[in-house]
Amino acid sequence: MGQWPQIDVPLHHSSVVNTPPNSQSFCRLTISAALALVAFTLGVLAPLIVTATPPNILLIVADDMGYHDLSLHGNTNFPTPRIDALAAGGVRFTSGYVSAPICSPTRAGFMTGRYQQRFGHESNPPTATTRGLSTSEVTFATLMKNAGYATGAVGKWHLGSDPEFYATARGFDSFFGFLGAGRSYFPIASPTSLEVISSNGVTQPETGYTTDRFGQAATNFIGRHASEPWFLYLPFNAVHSPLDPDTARVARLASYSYSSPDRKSQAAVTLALDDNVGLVLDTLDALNLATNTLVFFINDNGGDPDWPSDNSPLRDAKTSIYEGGIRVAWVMRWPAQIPAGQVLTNPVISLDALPTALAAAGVPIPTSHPLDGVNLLPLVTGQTNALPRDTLYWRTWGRTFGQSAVRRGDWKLHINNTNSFVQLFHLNPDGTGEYNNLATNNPAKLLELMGAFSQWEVQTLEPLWGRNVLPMINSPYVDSSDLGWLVQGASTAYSYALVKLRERINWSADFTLRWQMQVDATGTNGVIAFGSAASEASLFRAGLDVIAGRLLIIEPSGAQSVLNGLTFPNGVLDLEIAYSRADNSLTLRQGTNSLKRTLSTSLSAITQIGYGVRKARTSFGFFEIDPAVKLAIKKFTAAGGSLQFDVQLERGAPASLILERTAALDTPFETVTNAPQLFLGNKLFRFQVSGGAEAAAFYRIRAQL
Ligand SMILES: [Ca+2]
Repeated sequence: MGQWPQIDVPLHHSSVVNTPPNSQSFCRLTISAALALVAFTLGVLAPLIVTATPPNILLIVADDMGYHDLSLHGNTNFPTPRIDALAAGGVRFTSGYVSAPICSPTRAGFMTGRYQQRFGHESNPPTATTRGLSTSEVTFATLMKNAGYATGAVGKWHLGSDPEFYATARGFDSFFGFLGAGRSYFPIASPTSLEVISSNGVTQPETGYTTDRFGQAATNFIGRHASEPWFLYLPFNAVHSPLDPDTARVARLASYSYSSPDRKSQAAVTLALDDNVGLVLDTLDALNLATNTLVFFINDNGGDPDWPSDNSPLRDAKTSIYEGGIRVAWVMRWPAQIPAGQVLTNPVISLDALPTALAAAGVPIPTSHPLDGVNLLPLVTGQTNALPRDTLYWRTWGRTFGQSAVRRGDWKLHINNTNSFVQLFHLNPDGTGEYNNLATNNPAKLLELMGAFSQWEVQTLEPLWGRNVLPMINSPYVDSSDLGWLVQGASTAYSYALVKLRERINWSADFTLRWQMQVDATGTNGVIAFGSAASEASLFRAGLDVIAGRLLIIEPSGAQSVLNGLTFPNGVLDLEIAYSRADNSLTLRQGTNSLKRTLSTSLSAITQIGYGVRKARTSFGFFEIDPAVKLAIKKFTAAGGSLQFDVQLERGAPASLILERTAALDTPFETVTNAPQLFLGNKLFRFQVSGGAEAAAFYRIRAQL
């Protein structure tokens, strides 16, 4: 244990300690009406798995499929007979997860078998800068290639678009597909560099329907390599936006009924996916390869909440780490080894595909990059009923603004750092149960899972790039290390983040909200932004920026309106923001001072409110206890004869926090309390001391490791 730093907090100290950006007091939004602001475990290579001929490995990935949007999960209007048959021939997991609720991080997990937070790949790579799957990571393809497999990738890459990130630079012998997050399923007149379909770097003509093209390209790959072991990674972009059904498949759904035309279109997009899964499986049959091919079918994240998708009965959707964002269709088939017709409830995760494939192929687990996934073969072949792992972890958007979750057994901890709350759920077998917060009545389980999470999180990096925020600002990414992550900003003095609302709101009527925020001596602090996540391009609808005593309304076009003459009594901006749907205007008021601007984009159906702070803001201090642990005092107040200390553990294992007191700095400290009276959220603890002679005392807080 390191030497204790001197952390003396005299009682009379009453100056404001700046609170961090995730404190509600820092940027308080009060919206009228009911809006709440929102082991490495080496898969033991089972002897019976060793086969004379190494199996082929086929990893099929779907995109943004709603949990309920396939007949495999009981939807009678979304027929997926080929996927259903695949599952019937092997095993379906009812608690199958992915390691992220959005596209690219999930793919990074697939490709490495490791929690992508280990290498900072926690958001989709920005398009304006060079970002992609860390070249220091060893990929699934490289491991298979080194074992003598032919390796191919077909479909949506989304792991970086610069040459060093191209699939053929990451262990694949061949790649046919596009590099970005999504594209039209139909030919594009002038595809961008992220949309264009290339084959080993050579641009391909725009023709046909992409899902069919990828199915055919997969078939071609398998045909070319039928006489040798191969690994094919087949990430379809179906059923991701846009909503591009082809007419023939829409016609095949004539006998089904849908709640909306868009739902029918989405069913048709899904049917195309199912058809092409079937095409690939038929190819395996035709080439007599099916028996010795290990097939995975895994969807990459939950259905988009702004899309005609259905994640029922799960809570929430894509981008969330409630079950609706991360519990997905998850299937394995290997007729030579895995008994058919199994439905297993063991929690599994996308990270398991890599170690399972390595075990099947008899390839050693790499020691340089320990895997987080485990070999599933002993489970699915009936050698064991349990996996050598009992806990799964999720985090999205980093430590400061992030949401995190832990599942152990049927318990699930959910942490929201933005709003400083935690929830503890007991999941039902069908994944429901996430509306019944049991944290208050189960403190021991709460602390157990928080402890597990902290031990996991210390192994992770902060995201190397931010979430796709404020895309209208075209500027270099900046290091906003005081926020703990990299976000896009207008200059090195800015940092922004959009924070998704806990529950979607549909502002079908006018709204008024009050914005209170501390500003610095120049009347400067940060932004508030309104967004909608229908697509990245529409994410940002309007923003308000406070700078040098002025308030700017900024629109995606770059148009600005300025409200001058703001006042900041006691260093706090207190502003009313009113939106009128009638004329699509924002009105800002402070006293008699007001500004009205008619917006070019509607603020209805807003799903996100974000805020940010200036990098140059005065920061509250961290103090080092030990290299593995940092603490920060978030707030220190004294009122009415009582004291309150809010203490945040920034990283490291949970510590026993001890509040100590002394009457004079040259005399020993005595313990006041070693049990925080109130636990507020992820690593945020509150000490409250009432009465007594505190006025004459100095205080410090120690962490007992
Ligand atoms: Ca996706």
